[in-house]
Formats: sequence, structure tokens, C-alpha cells
Amino acid sequence: MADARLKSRLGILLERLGEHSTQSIPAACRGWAETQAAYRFLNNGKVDARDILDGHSLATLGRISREPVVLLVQDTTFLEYVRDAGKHDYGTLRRSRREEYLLHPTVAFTPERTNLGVLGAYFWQRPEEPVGHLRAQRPLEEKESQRWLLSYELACQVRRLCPQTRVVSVADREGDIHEWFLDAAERAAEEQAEYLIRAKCNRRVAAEGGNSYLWEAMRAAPVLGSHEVALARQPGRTARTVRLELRARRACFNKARRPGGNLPPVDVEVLYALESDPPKGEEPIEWMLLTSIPVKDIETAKTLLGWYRSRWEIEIFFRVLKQGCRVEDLRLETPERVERALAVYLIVAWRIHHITRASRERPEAPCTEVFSDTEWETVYLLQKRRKPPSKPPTVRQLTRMLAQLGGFLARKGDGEPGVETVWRGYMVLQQSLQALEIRDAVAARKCV
Ligand SMILES: [Mn+2]
Repeated sequence: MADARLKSRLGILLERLGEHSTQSIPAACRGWAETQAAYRFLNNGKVDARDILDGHSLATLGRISREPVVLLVQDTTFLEYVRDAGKHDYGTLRRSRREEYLLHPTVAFTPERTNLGVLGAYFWQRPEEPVGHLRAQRPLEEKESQRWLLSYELACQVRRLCPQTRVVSVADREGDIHEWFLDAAERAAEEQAEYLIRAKCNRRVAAEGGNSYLWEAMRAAPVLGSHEVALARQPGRTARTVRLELRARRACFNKARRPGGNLPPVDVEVLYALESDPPKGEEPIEWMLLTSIPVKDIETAKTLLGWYRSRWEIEIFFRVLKQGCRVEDLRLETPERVERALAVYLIVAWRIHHITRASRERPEAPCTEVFSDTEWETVYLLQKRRKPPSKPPTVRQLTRMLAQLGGFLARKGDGEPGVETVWRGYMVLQQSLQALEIRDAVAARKCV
């Protein structure tokens, strides 16, 4: 049911878009109007949250159309809510219920990792009881894997609507689905978005030199050259520079078995990056990437690897979203309400992600790059309690002030504010802006 609903929503939105050129879509880069509209909605139960997401998606599409390359990254995150089962609580009999929601958004990034916004989100609730019957399990898996294909479909629509932009649908290992490669291969060029997916399965392939398996075939492929990348520190791994050997070739994936009949074989371009000299005792770093883009030379290989690595930014976006959901302390009774609130938080998370990134990457830039005048002046008034200066503060200064509204103490040694205090500060700002708006509306009525 959710699938059909999602399809029709996207269908309606994109049909509507198809009637206009993307040039007519307002592309407010700062996005304050979008987030304000989203928050306003929270107090209005009559509006469908997806209408709000549609407005944001439209603005995102406008931003996409102005970029030469856009990565449409899709991924799934799990959201859990624990709440009391019964309305009546007699103190001793307290049963809590765990609910698991899956959220699968499509988020647009530039190759330089600027978050352009959320294009759509697939949302569903896992059945409460684990699925015991094998008979029921299969359709569930199939249903859940549909989300990757739906997001690719969305990427293809964006490709059609933004002919100046190179649109690349990006997914991690879960997106390694035969149906996806087939779908892409069957599309006309002007309706085919590129794809870039990390391989999960060691499939049987037919490549030059006979049949073999994917990893084997790629280890035997000619080396295009080598490339160094810096790996950030991660739990259990120190930061280090990695030297990779890049190999590429076209491979034909054998037909895939499915209950309703076999799927035909399909051609895929493969890029394999393997660490050539890993430190003693460590597994070599590797990326096996499946793509629609022919990898003819080392430059293309480096570019594609960089695009794939930008996928990481959606994990950061999820972190922001989850922190935000915690800040907002969801107490919602029905899946519909959770869904509506999440639509709002997706937009707010995009905004917070954008602001915190800018304050780290371009700290000395004027804050007007990411805040509207009303926004930054209001933050200044609330925080400093004096008239805002004529020259706007820097992005870093204003982000700190915003976080201070959310409880950041800004003492020496506190470092940069985290997502949580920025989010809280942002809620205070939104409420203040709404109060100002109401005051103006009331004043205007008096004048009549
Ligand atoms: Mn994933």
C-alpha cells in the first residue's frame, strides 16, 4: 500500500514539474522559507506533511538544475520508538512497545558534498512480530528491495527534467540488485540516470577470457593506474593515506534466478580499487563499484571513486536527523503522525546539516551565505540583546550564537557546537520568527 501511495505522490509531483521548466522553480539557496513552512505545518494538523516535503523537493530540484553534476544518494536508516503500550498506566503494569520504522530518503549532493536537499522519502513500519513464516518472508524482502528501484526511477525523472545536469544515483552494497541494472539498460538515453553502486555479490560474470566470478575477473583486469586517498580516523582505525590500484572493465552479469522466471544477463561497467600495500596485519581497503559510466581512463576512475566516497555524507545527514528526532522528543500516537513529523524533520535536518557544514568548512564567510537577514538579526537580538551590526557576523560566529540559544555554553575548551545544541537553537529561532510573524499580522489587521 505504501508503495502505491509513494508512487502516486512522486508521479503527481513530477508530472506537475513536467509542465514547467526547472528554470521557473524558485531556488532559494538559503532555504529558510522551506524550513519555516515546515515548522509552521507542525501546528496545523490539516495539512499533509508530504505537501510540505513536495515544496522542499521542488526547491531542491531548482538547485539541482543549476549544477553540472548531482549525486542522488539513497540509503536506509532505522528509527526506533519505545513507548508505553496502554493508555492506562497503573504504575506496576507497564508494558513498553518497540516500534521500528525504516526511512529511505533520496538526498541530493554536489560532488563537493554540499547537501542540496531531500527529493523524496520512502517510509514504512516493520511488522511488530518478526515474520515467522518463510512464505511471508520472501514478499517482504522483495517489497523492501523495491525502494532502491523507486529511488532510481526518481533519479531518471530528475534526469529528464534537468537535461543540463549529470544525474548519478548512488547506493551502498544493499543496492546491488540485478533488476536495477536491467532497468537502467532498458531506458532510452535521455531518460537514463547514471548509477554508481557498491557491489555486494560475487556474481558469475562473463568477461574477456571466459567465465568467472566478479572479484576474480576484476583482479585479472588491466590496471589503469594508482591513486592516493586520505582515510579519516574511524573507530578501530587510525587516519592514514592509502595507495590504491585502480582497475576497470566491462562485465556481463549472468542471468538471475527469480521465482517468476529468470532475468536476462546484463552488461555493467566495473571499477575496482584495491589497496596495493596495506599495513601489516590489516585487511586491504577496497571498493568494488558497479556503474553505467564507462571507465576509460584513470581520470574517470578517480572521479567515480570520489563520487562514491561522497556518499558518506548521507550517513552524517542521518546522524543529524536522529539527533533532531531525539531533541524534538517524538510522542506521536500513530504511524501517520510519525510520518508527518519525519517529513518536517527531514527538511530541518537538511538545513542544520548545511549550516554546521558551512560553519566548519567556510567559518569566515559572512553568515548571509546560509542565513536570511531576518534569521541572523533575530539570532543576534535574542543572544546579544542589542541592535544587530550593519556588517553581518561570520558563519562560525552566528552558528555559535544559534547553538547558545540551544544551551551551548561557548566556554573555552568547549570546541565547536554539536548538532544537538544547533538544532535546539534552531527551534528557538523558529518560534521567535513565528511570534514576529503573528505580531505583524495582528498589527496589519488593526490598521485596516
Ligand atoms: Mn545502507
